[in-house]
Amino acid sequence: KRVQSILQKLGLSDVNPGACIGPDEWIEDPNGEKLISYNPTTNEPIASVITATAATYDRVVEAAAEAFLEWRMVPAPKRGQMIRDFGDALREYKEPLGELVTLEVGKIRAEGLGEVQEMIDICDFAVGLSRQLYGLTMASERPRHRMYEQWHPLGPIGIITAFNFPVAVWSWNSAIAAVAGDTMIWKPSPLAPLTAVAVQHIANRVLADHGYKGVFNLVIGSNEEVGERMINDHRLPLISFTGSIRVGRHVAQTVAQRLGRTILELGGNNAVIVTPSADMDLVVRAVLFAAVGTAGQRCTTLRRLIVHKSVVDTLLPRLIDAYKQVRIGDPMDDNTLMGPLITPKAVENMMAAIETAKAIGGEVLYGGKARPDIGPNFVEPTIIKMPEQLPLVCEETFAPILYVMEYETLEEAIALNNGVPQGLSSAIFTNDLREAETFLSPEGSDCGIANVNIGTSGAEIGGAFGGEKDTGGGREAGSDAWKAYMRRQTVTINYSRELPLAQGIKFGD
Ligand code: UN1
Repeated sequence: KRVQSILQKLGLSDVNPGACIGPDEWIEDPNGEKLISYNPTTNEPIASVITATAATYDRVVEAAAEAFLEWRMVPAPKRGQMIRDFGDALREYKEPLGELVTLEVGKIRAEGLGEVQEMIDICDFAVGLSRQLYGLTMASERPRHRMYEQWHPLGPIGIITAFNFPVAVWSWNSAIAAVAGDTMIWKPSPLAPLTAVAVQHIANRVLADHGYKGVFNLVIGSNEEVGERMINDHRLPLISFTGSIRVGRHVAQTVAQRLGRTILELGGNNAVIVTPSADMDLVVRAVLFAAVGTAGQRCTTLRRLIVHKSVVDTLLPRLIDAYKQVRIGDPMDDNTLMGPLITPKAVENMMAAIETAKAIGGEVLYGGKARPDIGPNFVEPTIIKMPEQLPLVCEETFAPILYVMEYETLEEAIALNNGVPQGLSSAIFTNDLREAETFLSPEGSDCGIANVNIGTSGAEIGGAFGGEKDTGGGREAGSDAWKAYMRRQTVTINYSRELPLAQGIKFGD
């Protein structure tokens, strides 16, 4: 019944068309298949959408390309006003949309609401940005010449998102891309189609109020039918992809082949270094949120705890005690701290990793089991002590497994932090200035995010978000990440009556 009331508040029905040329041109593909959205808490169906086939995909891209011709000429601050109203609409729908996130992907209600707040925050950022798409002015070497750069809209772009942040990651891309003057085609995860349809409805209303169309567009379909088409599509100069390293590599190669651009947000394998001077109260709380929050299904989730030998015996009992307090259950229940994993397959993967860990010398200090007694996809948050950073620890298992390792020197700890293929987020807990600064220096963490006395997850939108190495190198959200959604044009103007050449070249005179 709660499901019905949430869907109703968001204007969703039992079966929804899965493609939309905003606002309000929903396309029910006659050859589309029914994609059922399941509640991971129970594995029961919530509702379904009709997926798009190639023909619908093409229609949507054409509409987005056509809309771009107009949208690019709307002054950026005006585009920002549309995003301001979108942020307000999200404020209005924060509760039902946050709850739909909880229903569809199983993160606890507080985190579902937090995800919508992240959307609101990026809208606020984008509104300010709409008046700050600054280019530089350069001093020309030639007399009576002026040189500057300007940033122009890029085109219709593709946004491919994952299940774990089904709406926030889209908004990081779309709010910025919209003020940048791009139109966009969103392919959400097939595991989270409903939240996408809901967000599209909200965006449609705002677009209609402003008299625009085709800025935000949606195509729900399989990776083969829609995803492959998008990454091969010359009409899309930029593909922003969030997902696994394996798929990200394919996306990167395919888009590079046609000399398109990508923004890649791939896997993380994030570590916290706990030094002897660390404030252990902070460590315990930070580790709990970063390792157990979202049931370990954030790309920023803490997966490796690198602890100084001298404090292992102080920290671990406290940490285990904290893990014991974690209430696992219905993510809608405000007392719950950890909901389900996304699918039975995710549970299988976690159990397989735990078995491998045990076989190679890992010692399970807490958890380690599935909890079918609570629900089909529930597991225990798990702590495993590892003798060293073995290959298993270098992989990202998208589940709440925390591997603990010991270190003796800071150098060794930093080497462990950097000793994995991924490079998203990292943190050190210390009250020693030298240690903190070393960690942040060029010989310190090699990650896109480096924190001091803060866990690895839960970044604010104001900074650029993304990571190095196998994480893909992309940056989204704040700072100057907007530049990836625009094209830079360098302009030189001659207001003299001469034609001096650069580099002092004399040619024919
Ligand atoms: C993700 O897991 O894909 O920093 C994004 C964080 C969130 C975003 C996570 N703000 O944990």
